[in-house]
Amino acid sequence: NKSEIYKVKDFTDKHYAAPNKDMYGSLKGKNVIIIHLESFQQFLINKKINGKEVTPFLNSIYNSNHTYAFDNFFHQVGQGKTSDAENMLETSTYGLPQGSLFAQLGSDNTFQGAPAIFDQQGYATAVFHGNVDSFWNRNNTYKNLGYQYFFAASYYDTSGDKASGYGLKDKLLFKDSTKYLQHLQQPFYAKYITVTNHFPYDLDDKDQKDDPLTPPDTDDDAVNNYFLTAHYLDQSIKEFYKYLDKTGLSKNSVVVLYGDHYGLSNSENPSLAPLLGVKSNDWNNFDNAQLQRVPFMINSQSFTHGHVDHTYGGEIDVLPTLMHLMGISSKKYIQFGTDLFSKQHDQVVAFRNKDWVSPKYTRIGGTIYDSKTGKVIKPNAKLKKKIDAMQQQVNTELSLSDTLNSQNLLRFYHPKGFKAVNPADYNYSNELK
Ligand code: GP9
Ligand code: MN
Repeated sequence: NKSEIYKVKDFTDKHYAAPNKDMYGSLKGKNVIIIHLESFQQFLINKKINGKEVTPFLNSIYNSNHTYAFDNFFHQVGQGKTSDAENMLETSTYGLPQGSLFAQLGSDNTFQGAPAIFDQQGYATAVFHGNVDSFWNRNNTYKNLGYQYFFAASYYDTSGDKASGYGLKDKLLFKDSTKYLQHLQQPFYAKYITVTNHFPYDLDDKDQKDDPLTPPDTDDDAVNNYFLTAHYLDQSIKEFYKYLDKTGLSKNSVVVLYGDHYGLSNSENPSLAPLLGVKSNDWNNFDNAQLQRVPFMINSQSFTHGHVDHTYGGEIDVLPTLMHLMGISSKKYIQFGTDLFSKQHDQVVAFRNKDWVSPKYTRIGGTIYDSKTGKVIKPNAKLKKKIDAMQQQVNTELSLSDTLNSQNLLRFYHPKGFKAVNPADYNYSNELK
């Protein structure tokens, strides 16, 4: 019921982290380009296989002083996978405990998320994606999020070998979408959702010819091929950056790159382990949790002091972080994440199943680990109290997010000056009208 919204708002108000003054507004007015790196895990960064970097271009971004990169950043998705990552990034609320929020609630719910917030700052907003528009119910959800444009599969030639399992290959997505991107009014907020680095990591021979990588030879083909499609994804980003440089867009844009979730599952991790220099015989839940790190990088030529930041955080934290960089206050909105640059940032990262990681302690399946050493901790009474309080906070946060979304409570909440989205304003069809 309606009064629940105040409980939620009370929690997020108390949890709110004030912006870092040195960072606030540092990217004001810039175009925002979000690049969703499908199934891309942090361990790929700076990784060499058979003497060769897997993702040399992304490494150059990661290591650049134009980039703030986070190496303790975790995905937090549930069964909604890509769509859960999108939901967290766009709204700073969690996906659902079961299923996909986009699929279950995206057609009807009220959102107060990034597309509408940027739109109301005078931005054009668009998504570029090589799969059919109905996948994960995006065609409906994006209207409720307030996206002005959605350039899905029907906007591109996906015939023959131009597509693989989940749609247009990444190099073609970046290339063939420029004709739409160049017509967007600036400033814009544009999201690219890549697909080629997706299980089962199939890649045609001809797409491996460019600067070929010799894959590892573990007993698991998915593990081996994962490096090849990641290598291809890296090249596609490099080509897109060439375009951004050539057109001058790189000068007045910020590019945000993130991995949406794991590519290799817990059952595949023991095959992966030797490649990471870790022993696989006593592989456990803590080791699996370590591999839920995904890249999060904010890259802009206006940054000159960028570096690798070790703050713990996750997908839920992206929206307040980005808004503050753009000089947009997040205070009046209901958001569960906190600005990664804020001194008050909450470093406890909740997974969708209520497990969590933090700089000192990690709790997986009821077992408490030392986050630095991975050793199991048997807490004394004082520590137990502390861990219980952390667990309570995680439970509350997830359950309030679920209440908010499952009861569609944002329809009762009216942030001052925010204009409610009208989904009927949008039509993503490319048929001549
Ligand atoms: C498909 C793509 C994949 O359009 O975004 O989604 P996933 O299977 O990773 O959730
Ligand atoms: Mn995905």
